Amino acid sequence: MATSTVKKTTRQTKSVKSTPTKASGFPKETYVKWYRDMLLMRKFEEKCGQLYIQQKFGGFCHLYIGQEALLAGMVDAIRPTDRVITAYRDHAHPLALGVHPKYVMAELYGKATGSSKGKGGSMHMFDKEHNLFGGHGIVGGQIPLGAGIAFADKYRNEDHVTVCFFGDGAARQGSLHETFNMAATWKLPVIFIVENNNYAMGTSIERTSNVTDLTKLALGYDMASETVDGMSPEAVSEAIARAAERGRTGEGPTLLDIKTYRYKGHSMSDPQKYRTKEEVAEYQEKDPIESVLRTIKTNKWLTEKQITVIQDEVKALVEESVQFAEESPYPDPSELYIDVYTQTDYPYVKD
Ligand SMILES: Cc1ncc(C[n+]2csc(CCOP(=O)(O)OP(=O)(O)O)c2C)c(N)n1
Ligand SMILES: [Mg+2]
Repeated sequence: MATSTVKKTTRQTKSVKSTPTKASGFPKETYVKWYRDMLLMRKFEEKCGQLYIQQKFGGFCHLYIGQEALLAGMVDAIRPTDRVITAYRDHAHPLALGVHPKYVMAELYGKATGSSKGKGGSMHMFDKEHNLFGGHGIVGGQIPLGAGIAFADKYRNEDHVTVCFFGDGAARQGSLHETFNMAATWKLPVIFIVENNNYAMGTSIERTSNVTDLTKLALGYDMASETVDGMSPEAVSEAIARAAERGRTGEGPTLLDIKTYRYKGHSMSDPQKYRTKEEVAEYQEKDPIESVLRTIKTNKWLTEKQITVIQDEVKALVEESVQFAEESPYPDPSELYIDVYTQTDYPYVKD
């Protein structure tokens, strides 16, 4: 059998069309919130990685580390009543939306107190109160679902926008095209966001398609689209705010190709032979948490002591979450048949 060699590809960072930003236009409070939010996402997930290695919980574990600016920027640009739906790399989304991290950690542990009552695990975080519609393990499965949520809101004359995240790999699913066509035809209030980390497991964008500029996927549907620097919460926030405005004013959907990077492997068992250490380091140099902290320090918005207080608070929250998850009970076996179908007397075969 022929052996194939994996071509290491160096990402063409130069091709990033930077969205015009007015970085200085964001107030001190926004930068401080971004720092705290992103630090929580990062520290929470570093802990997740450690706990997974210690076999404290099982299943899959896909970390968002490196991609945090997308969520920090999004929260600023949308309203709490707007809807969010995403893929399986979903631990940070609930945290960004304000779900207490202890419910996310308990879900990872499969405990009854978890955000999906311990029945979803790492890939299926849901939170009704914060309008988080999952956490989906089928690559691209949430793309039509996101448009469906937006359709429901439009049908009911609700003033909400749906933010639908998916990966660059998911962008190659056929259902994306049917969804884009319907969303554009019906001018649905949905923002399609490609969390473009350049890889689908070990396969780079360049190896997937002749078309590497994903904004072109919107052209066939006459849909607005933008390329965005995903290492910059400022650029992300501005682009999502523009897209939300389009959705709310009846202009319809937007596709945002947000260029980001995951510092860790695809999941916890990834030898990462498809990329170089230099490529990872190149992105780590543009780390959004570090750059936001630099802006805070340069402007003397926080003292060293105040920064330490934030770091300590985040650390304490993560520790509290682990303790909560450890001490919580597993779901009762009777829960197996609850929350599966809305029909309460569904005829399960139980013996
Ligand atoms: C329909 C389907 N096909 C294949 C898989 C296996 N799979 C899981 S993750 C993944 C890569 C997806 O990459 P991308 O959409 O870029 O998201 P990322 O992991 O980079 O966030 C694949 C192929 C799956 N879960 N679902
Ligand atoms: Mg990807």
